[in-house]
Order: sequence, then structure tokens, then C-alpha cells
Amino acid sequence: MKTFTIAVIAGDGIGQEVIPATIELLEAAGARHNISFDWRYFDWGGDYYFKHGAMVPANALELLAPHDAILLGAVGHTSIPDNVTLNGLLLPIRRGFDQYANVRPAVLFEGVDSPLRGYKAGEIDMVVVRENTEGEYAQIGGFLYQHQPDEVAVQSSVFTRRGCERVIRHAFELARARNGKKRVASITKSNAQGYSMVLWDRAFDAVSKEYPDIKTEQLLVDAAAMNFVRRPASFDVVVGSNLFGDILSDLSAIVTGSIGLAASANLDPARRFPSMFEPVHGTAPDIAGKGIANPMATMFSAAMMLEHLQAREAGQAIDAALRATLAARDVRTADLGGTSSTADVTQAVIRNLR
Ligand code: GGG
Repeated sequence: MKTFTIAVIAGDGIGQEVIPATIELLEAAGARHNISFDWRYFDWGGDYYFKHGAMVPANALELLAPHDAILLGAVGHTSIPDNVTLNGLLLPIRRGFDQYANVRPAVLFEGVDSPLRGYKAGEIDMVVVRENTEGEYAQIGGFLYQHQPDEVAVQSSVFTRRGCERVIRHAFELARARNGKKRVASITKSNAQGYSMVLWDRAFDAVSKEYPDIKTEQLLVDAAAMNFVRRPASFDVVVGSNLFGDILSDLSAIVTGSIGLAASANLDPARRFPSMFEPVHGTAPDIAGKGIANPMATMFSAAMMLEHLQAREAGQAIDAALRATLAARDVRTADLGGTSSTADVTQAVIRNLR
């Protein structure tokens, strides 16, 4: 029996609902595949902030470091500014554990309708690889004359050759490993961002030479947004900066049916630190507490976690159970046009586990 020690941060809003549902599924999959889990719960988030004045304790990274992986729900609270919650919890973990590749798959599954006309299951199958430790999220800047009528804000983005090359290389390796179109699209705005993204383009040109078997294209982010809608089936692996990857992965999620299915892995490919697995969605305050959130994005993220932990069979079993549940079209939450609850979906996925 293999035991994984997992740090669990459910966070706020529907994070408190999709995480227990996913743990129930992981327990069921573990029982079938000879895996046990040692869950270590961290009550960090909005309520912790109100009690302690910070989203996490000062030694948060030290507390998380010994775990095999981190499972995260959602971060954000209606009474706390979003920049405080994100910079206080999520971003320090991504940076502190050098989780530089944020991998966000988007697949049009059997049983799910795209809002775009004419696409059949499997025809849209792409993965956005988002740089996750620097770029526009580097938090370099400040205010001048803050809260005065003439206040000024300066925020710099940071692009390092090392940071660009390593995430671009990750995208090429993924394209090689995937059973896909063997294509990598690089997204910038280097006509306007004439330093940082010119450096990115140079890094992309250099790394692409190491992968002559992979086809490439380079798109400006505005053209990429248009083409995600116009020709989504042409994309395989898409690599972009922290901000562009974030925006484009919401677009790839919706063209494949729902953000309620969008999974993500924040990977430290060097495996020096625990990687973190989370749904792309946030706290969804409009539906929080009603028991109707779609747990599938977190469940697909859990499948990615098992894959990363080299528990491949169990990960594939969860992935297959989720696909089977979607294909059956009978049990589904409101984001997919259904009326089922989080609990109904969880039980249906567990029933479909092999
Ligand atoms: N699932 C974690 C979460 O709450 N994400 C919402 C969010 O705003 N994330 C920002 C980001 O990924 O940069």
C-alpha cells in the first residue's frame, strides 16, 4: 500500500464544497488501487485572515514543504480585496515552490456541448501552459500619493531568459509526450511589449530549434483570442506568460463547455517542492453554500495530481470515471445545463470508477 501525504487548502466559497467531494472520490479510487492518503488540513483563507490579519501564517511554506502534493480549492472573499487574498495565499505558494509550469488542459468531452457550433467530442483538445512564477504577476511596483486624487501606480513585469526558456521547454516536452498534433503555439504581444516579450520570442526561437519534430506558430494574444474561437481544433499545446495564460485558459475552458471542468496543475517539474493542484475557477460567491458547485474541475485536477505522483492507474481511473459520467449526460450540475447537486455528481463519478 502506497501512502501519499497531501496538504489540503479548501480556501473559501465553493472551495469548501468541491474539496470534500474530491477527497471522497480520491478515497474511493485509493481503495481500488491500493493507495492511502494522509490528509493534512490547513484552514487558510478568508476566515483565517479575519482572525490573524494574514491569509497564511508566516511559516506557511515551511509547513507545506514536507507534503507530497497540495490540493487547493478556491481563494477569495467578498469582504477582502482580491489582490490581498491572491498575493497572500496562492501566488506565494506558486513562487515559493518554483511551480513554474501551470498546466491547464481543455478538452471537449463526450456528452458536453461547446458553445461553438459543429464541434464533436475530442475535436477540441488543447492544453495551455502558463508561466507561473514571474511575468506580469511578479509584484514589482508601488504607489505614489496613494489614495490621493492624483495617485500614481507603477507595476513592472519581469521576464527572465531562464524563466521563459524553462516554461517553453516544458511546453515542447508536453507536445512531444501528448498524443496530439505535436504543435506548440507561443503567445505574446511583442509588437507592443517591445522588451519583455521580445526576450520571450527569442527564447521561443532558441528552444524550438531543440524540437524539430514539433510544429510551431507564434501569435499575438489578440489574434490568439480570436483563433481560440475561430479555429480551436487547430491548437495542441499553447504557451504564454502568466497573465496571458490565465486569460486564455478561461477562454479554452468555455469553448470546451464550462469552467466547471477546467483543471490545473502548478508544477515544479524539478520535483524539489510539492506541486499544487487546483481548479481554474474561483470561489463563485453567487452559488457558494448551496451545494450545487461542479466538483469535476477539482476532480480532474486530482487525476493530474495522481499522475504527477506516479499513481498513473488511479489517476486514469478517475479521469475515465469523470468522462463516463459526462458521456451519460444524466447527472450534471447547472453550469452544464443540469440540476444535480455536488453530492449527486460525486456519487455518480464514484459509481463509474473501475
Ligand atoms: N482555484 C483557485 C482560485 O481561487 N483561483 C482563482 C483566481 O483568481 N486565480 C488567479 C490565478 O490563477 O492567477
